[in-house]
Amino acid sequence: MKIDFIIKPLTKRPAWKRLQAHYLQIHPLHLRQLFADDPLRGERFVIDAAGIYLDYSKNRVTEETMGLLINLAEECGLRERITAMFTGDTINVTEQRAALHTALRAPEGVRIMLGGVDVVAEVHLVLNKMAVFSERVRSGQWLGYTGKRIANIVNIGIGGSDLGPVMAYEALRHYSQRDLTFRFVSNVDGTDFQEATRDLDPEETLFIICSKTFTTLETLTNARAARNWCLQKLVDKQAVYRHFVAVSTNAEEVTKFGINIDNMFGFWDWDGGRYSMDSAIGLSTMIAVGSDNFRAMLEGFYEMDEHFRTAPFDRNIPVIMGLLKLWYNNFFDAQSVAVFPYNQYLKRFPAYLQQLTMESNGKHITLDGACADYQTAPIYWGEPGTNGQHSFFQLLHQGTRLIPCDFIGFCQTLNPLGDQHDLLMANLFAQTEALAFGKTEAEVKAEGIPEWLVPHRTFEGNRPTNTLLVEQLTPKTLGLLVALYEHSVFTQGAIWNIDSFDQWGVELGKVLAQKTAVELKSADEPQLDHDSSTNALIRHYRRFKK
Ligand code: G6Q
Repeated sequence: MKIDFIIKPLTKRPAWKRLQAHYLQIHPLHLRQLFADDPLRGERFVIDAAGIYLDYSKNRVTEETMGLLINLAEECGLRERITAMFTGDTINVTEQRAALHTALRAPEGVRIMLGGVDVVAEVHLVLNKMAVFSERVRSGQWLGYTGKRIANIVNIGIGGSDLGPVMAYEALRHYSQRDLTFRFVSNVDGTDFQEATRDLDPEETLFIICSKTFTTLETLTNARAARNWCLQKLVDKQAVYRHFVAVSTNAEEVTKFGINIDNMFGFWDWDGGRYSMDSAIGLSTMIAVGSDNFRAMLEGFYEMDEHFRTAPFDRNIPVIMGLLKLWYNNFFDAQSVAVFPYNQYLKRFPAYLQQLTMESNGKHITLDGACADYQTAPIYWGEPGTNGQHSFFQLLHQGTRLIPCDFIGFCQTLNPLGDQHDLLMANLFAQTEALAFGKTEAEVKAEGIPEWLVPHRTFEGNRPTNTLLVEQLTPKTLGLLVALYEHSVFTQGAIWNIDSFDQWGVELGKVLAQKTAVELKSADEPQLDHDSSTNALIRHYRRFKK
């Protein structure tokens, strides 16, 4: 299907205008009132689908709001965009590529053709190769150069080649093979590599060099450091064959580095970095949890893909979540979104979402090259509950900003310990209740609080939240959650009419850093032609560096 990207500007659309007028009616309404008017609100503003229970009743919306938001999505051609994504249209317009990450989790037998090739069949060939390799490492058949069993796996990558793998490893740690140690090195700051390897033995260590391009400065620098570290002990260059594997699309550079091409796991240009944790980029995940668990994670992704692709918009979790975020972002002028997983295993989930959401939708040029006259991606941030409650939640409850939040909780814990899971979940429910309903002046006074203290003890409430409840954190439910956010990002990008799959914004700094690196390293005083601030900073650094 061909999509016509030259479309009516978003803010000129009838649905947008209707939402602007509607906002004026909704803004003064309090959630206390909305709940009082409709005793069943907490059961009606709910979607229970694909293994996820989404309660969005504590949002500042009515049925009319939801209808208008869905009209906007329809007017913006979201349905057609979804079809275009799933069928491999060139929706990554600025890079002239498809964005076919949904093919990574399509079950064997499903056919998705791109350029005359069935990409699903290719995906499964790689998955099978990963499974064989993972099993060899997990069972101890894959030996290091000196014949020792591999005990440590170090993933070297950055951005999309790091955030997904580390998040998934932490999330699925419960399911991991505990006699294997996993480390993740991303930063070009040598500290990252040194601290990750200081207690490891090269004879027992396997490096996975994860880089789609195999040209990324940080990753290649760390990969070379790893090779030196390895060869300092193992000496023979042949050892690299046993201690290094690659995940990449660039066979030539992988070979040049000295990695045996048989130990390269491929993926495709239609799979962007931040959408790749379920491709071979997830090799460390598969080694940690085994291929069955990895495939269960893919099932979760696929189930959410199918839900997103087929469910009507008013019953579609990623669509509803995307639209709600857009409602606050574009009509309430909310600047950020907070995500709180009440689960310690999901401690890296907010960091993962930061890349997914902000690298995808942090853009101000539309698909037809115009400058957007509306806000796009809000700032995403978060922490696991309950820790955040004891630091920044003060601002959520009584600050001057409106920050819509997602609370994610699980009905069953993986680590039962007395009544701790009930305490954890009690906190989740209490926070969303407090944020929505607050505490009125009258309620505070009725407690006998002195008059002067009453304003400080009053909670305005009316702070919107979504609550996502999942039965248990498993590989499958992790896949469901990640795909849910991927598609919610896509929903928003489609309405904002931007390319959610490019990342030109990271280029300029990279190019400038190359030039500056030469100036910092030069033995002679370099001729500097930056601005006066940058010139002075470079001179200061050179003066004090040893
Ligand atoms: C993600 C981005 C970016 C990328 C890294 C690493 O969508 O494209 O974060 O993943 O820059 O790139 P390589 O995998 O090519 O090293």
